Amino acid sequence: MEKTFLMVKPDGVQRGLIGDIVSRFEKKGFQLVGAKLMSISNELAEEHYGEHKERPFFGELVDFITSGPVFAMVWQGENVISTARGMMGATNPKDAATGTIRGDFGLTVGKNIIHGSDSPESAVREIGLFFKEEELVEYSKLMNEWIY
Ligand code: DAT
Ligand code: MG
Repeated sequence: MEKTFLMVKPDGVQRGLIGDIVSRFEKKGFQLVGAKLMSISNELAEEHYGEHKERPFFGELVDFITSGPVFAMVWQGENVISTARGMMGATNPKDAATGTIRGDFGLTVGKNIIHGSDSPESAVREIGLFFKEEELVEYSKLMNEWIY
């Protein structure tokens, strides 16, 4: 089953949005297989956002993501990578549709509440960066019979 890496960023944690965000993915029918509240080191932040190294906002991005705890998660389900991206909304909350996480909760691109892997390759890479294999839990959920 497809897996993705999702993370409530420091602004979402501080604003008390963890529960609402987790709830949206649960209600959609996805299955949580890993989660932890953690701090991100500068090293991990630079690695995670490596693709943006040359962008003018890179320093700001690293400072922001290391500015407080994040809630890192791995979710599983059919098409979870692209469906979760859709549920997050556009990168800039001003362009994100109402009903999406960024559309409902955010105002500015620098504090856009949630991260989600954008492809199967980045999902594998990011899950590996944030979670050890033994931190992911394989279990069957009875609810799945009513979803699939
Ligand atoms: P996404 O998080 O939707 O995958 P991205 O990978 O292009 O977006 O960028 C990573 C993060 O960098 C994004 O969530 C917020 C920040 N960011 C992107 N574009 C920005 C910009 N023009 N100014 C400031 N921060 C930006
Ligand atoms: Mg991205």
